[in-house]
Amino acid sequence: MSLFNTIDHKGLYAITDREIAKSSHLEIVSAILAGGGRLIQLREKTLPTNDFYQIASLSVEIAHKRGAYIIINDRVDIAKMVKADGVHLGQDDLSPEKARLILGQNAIIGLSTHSLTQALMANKLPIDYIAVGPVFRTLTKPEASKGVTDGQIGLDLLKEICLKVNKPIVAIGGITLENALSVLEAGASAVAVISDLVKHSDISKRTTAFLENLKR
Ligand code: TZP
Ligand code: MG
Repeated sequence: MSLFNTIDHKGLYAITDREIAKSSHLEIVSAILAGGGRLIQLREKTLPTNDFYQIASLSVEIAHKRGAYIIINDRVDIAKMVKADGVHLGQDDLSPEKARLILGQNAIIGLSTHSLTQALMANKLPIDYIAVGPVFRTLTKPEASKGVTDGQIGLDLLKEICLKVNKPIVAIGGITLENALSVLEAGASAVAVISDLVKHSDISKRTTAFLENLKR
């Protein structure tokens, strides 16, 4: 079984975003944990490295106290230093093979893909899950839609990808409380959500609402 399937994520993979949330990573992480979320990705694109390192380190500390998991976006170095549970890589980041060498066999490594071709290639890599998106159009990362027919993968192609790969699929992009269950029903193991979690004034309540909606 994939390492990803051994963790108790309950179908929800929450991702932090300071700009959309208008609050800090630590506030977002604490709220998600309080709401029952157990798998959290820290996504930070602009902070100075040392600031992000400190935040990541504290996030791992508070998450691990609750039996929750922290995945670091992009930064294999920071994931290693703070003993995070894993790293999430994009197509242009350090290769999964190199990340695996650095982080070891027990790290959870995920890779973003945007097509069936990329997902099939990812299926052969030493990774634990394949992220597929944008499943629906999203304002959070408009550039993710470039090169994707109609600007979104859609549920039919997501279903096809889930059938053709044997690693867990994390669906991302435009996922809301209302459409989240349909994404799991298409075969995804988890939904990765930014805006519909963190834009809410009560992130903790929204997290709990997602977890309730994802129960199958
Ligand atoms: N990768 C593909 S779509 C996306 C990323 C990071 C943004 C997801 O954000 P939201 O707000 O849940 O649509
Ligand atoms: Mg990246």
